[in-house]
Amino acid sequence: KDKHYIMMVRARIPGGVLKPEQYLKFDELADKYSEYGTLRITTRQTIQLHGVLKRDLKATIRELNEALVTTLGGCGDQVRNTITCAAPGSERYHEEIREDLLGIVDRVGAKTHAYHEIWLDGEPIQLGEGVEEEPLYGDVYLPRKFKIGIAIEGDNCIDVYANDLGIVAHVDGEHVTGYTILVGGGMGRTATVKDTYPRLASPLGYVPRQDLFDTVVAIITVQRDYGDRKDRRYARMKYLLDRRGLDWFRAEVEQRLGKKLAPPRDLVWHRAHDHLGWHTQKAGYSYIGIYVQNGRVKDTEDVKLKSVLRDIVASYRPTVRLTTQQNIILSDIPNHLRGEIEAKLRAAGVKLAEELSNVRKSAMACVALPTCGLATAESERALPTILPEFERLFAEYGIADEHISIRMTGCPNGCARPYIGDIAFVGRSPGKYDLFLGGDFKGTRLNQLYKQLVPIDKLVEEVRPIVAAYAKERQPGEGFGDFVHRVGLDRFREAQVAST
Ligand code: SRM
Ligand code: SF4
Repeated sequence: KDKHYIMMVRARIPGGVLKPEQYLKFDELADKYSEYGTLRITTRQTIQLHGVLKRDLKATIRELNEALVTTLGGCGDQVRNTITCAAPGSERYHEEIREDLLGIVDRVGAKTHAYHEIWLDGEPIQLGEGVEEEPLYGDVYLPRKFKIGIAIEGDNCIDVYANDLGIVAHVDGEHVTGYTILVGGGMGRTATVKDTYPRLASPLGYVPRQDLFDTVVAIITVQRDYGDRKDRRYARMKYLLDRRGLDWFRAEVEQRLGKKLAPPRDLVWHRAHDHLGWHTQKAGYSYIGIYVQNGRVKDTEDVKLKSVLRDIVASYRPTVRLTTQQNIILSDIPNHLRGEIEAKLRAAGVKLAEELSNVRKSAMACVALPTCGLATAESERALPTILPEFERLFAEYGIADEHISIRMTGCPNGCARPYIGDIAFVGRSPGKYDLFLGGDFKGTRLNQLYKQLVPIDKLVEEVRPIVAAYAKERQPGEGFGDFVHRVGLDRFREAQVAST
C-alpha cells in the first residue's frame, strides 16, 4: 500500500451526541475500511477513522452520510466541530443549550455539498459537483480554522478558553439567562517561530439568549474580513485580536450587530469534570462515563473495549456521547440495566472509573505517530508507558488523590490542549519533549516552558523535585499547577543549577 493514499476521515458531530445506530455505523466502518480497525474519539468530541484507503473514501463518507453523519466541517478553513459539555442533563437549560448549539451549527455551517475538507497528500480533492453560494463564507472561506465551544458556567470540562469563540451559558437553575462571550483562544504555536503562541480567549461581552446567533455571526465575519490571509501561521483570530486590540474588535462586532454588548459576567469555575462513572440522569435513568485511553476505541488482548461497546450499544440502544476529554458516555439507561451493563464491561476487561487513578482519568495525548504527518515525536503511543511512572510518583508523595492534569502532544500544534495542563510534554524531536508546568486543572491559565528537549525517560526525574516541594509546602486545597504558579519556576531552575 502506498502511504500517501491512506487517509483520515473525521466526522462532524455537534456536541458529540450520536444515536446508537450512528455509533454502530462508525464501528462497522472501522472494521470495513480503516486499516487499524479502530475508532478514535477526538479532543473535539468527534470520531476519526484512520488509514482509510483512497479507493474506499467515497464509500466511507457515503455510508456515514446515510447514517446522517456528515464529515463536512470536520476539517478546513471554516467552523469546526462545535463542542459542549457531553454530560446529559434533565433541566430545561440543558435542552436550551443543545438547541442553541444546533442553531449555531446551522447558521455557521458550510452549505456546500462539495467536500472541500477531504485532503489527499496535502492537496484538496473534490468529491461533489456544483459548489453553491456560501452565505457566510463566500468563495474564500475563513482565513483559518475557527473553533467554537459552549460551556456551562461552573464546569470548564471542555476547555472553553482554548476556542476562537468561547460561549459560557449562565443559568438560573431552570433556564439559560444569557451567555458570556470569549474571543481569541487557541493553542497552536510553532516552536521555532517566537511570535506564535497559545492564547486564552478574552471576555468580550454578555448577550441575552436571543442575540447569540447574530453575535456569533458578527464575530466570525470580523475574522473573515480582517484575519490574516497572507501567512497561515498568523491567521487564527487570536492574532487579529492582539494586533488590533479587544476594544477595536468589540467595536467591529457591535457595529455589525447594530447594538452595544453588555459587559461580560465574572466567571467562576468550580471544576473541570470528567463525567466518568455512573450518574443519575433523570428519574429512573442513569448514564455512565467510560474511560477510553487517549480516545482509541479498540480491542486488545486484555481489553475488548470496541466489542463490548458495540454489544452494549446494539443491545440497550443508549444515546452515545463523546467527551472533549476523549471519553465516551452512554446515556438514557434504565436503572435496572446498570448491573448488567457493568458486568459486561468488567467481563471485557474495561476498568470502571473508581478503579482508575485521578491522573489517568484526566490525562490526554494527541494522535501523533504513526498517522499524523506533523508529528515529530510519539504521543498517543507513548503516554501509556509514562503514566504508570507518574502514578507511582504521585503515590510515593501521597498526592494521588489530587487532580493533576497531564497532557502530551507530538508537536507544538497543541491538539491535546497541552498549554493549559498542570503538566505538559510537547514533542520537539524524536524522543524529546519540551516540559511545560503551571497551568491549572480548570483550564483557566496558560502554563510556562520549564525545560526544552527533555528525553522521554527523564520526564519523571525532571518533575520529581517539584512534586516533592508541592507535597510538602502546598496550601490547603491548592492544586499542583497553582502551587507552581505561586512559587514560580525559577526556584526550581535555580535549585537545579545549585545542585550541579
Ligand atoms: Fe489538531 C492539525 C489531530 C484537536 C490544533 N490536528 C491536526 C492534524 C489534522 C494534522 C494535519 O493537519 O495534518 C491532526 C491529525 C492527526 C491524525 O493522524 O489523526 C490533528 N487535532 C487532532 C485531534 C484528532 C487530536 C486528538 O488527539 O484528539 C483533534 C481533532 C479535533 C476534532 O475532532 O476536530 C485535534 N487540534 C486540536 C486542538 C484542540 C481543540 O480544538 O480543542 C487544537 C488546539 C486548539 C487550536 O486549534 O488552537 C489543534 N491541529 C491543531 C493545529 C494548530 C493550529 C494553529 O492555530 O496553529 C494543527 C495544524 C494546522 O492547523 O496547521 C492541527
Ligand atoms: Fe499531530 Fe501535532 Fe496535533 Fe499531535 S499536536 S495530532 S502531533 S498536529
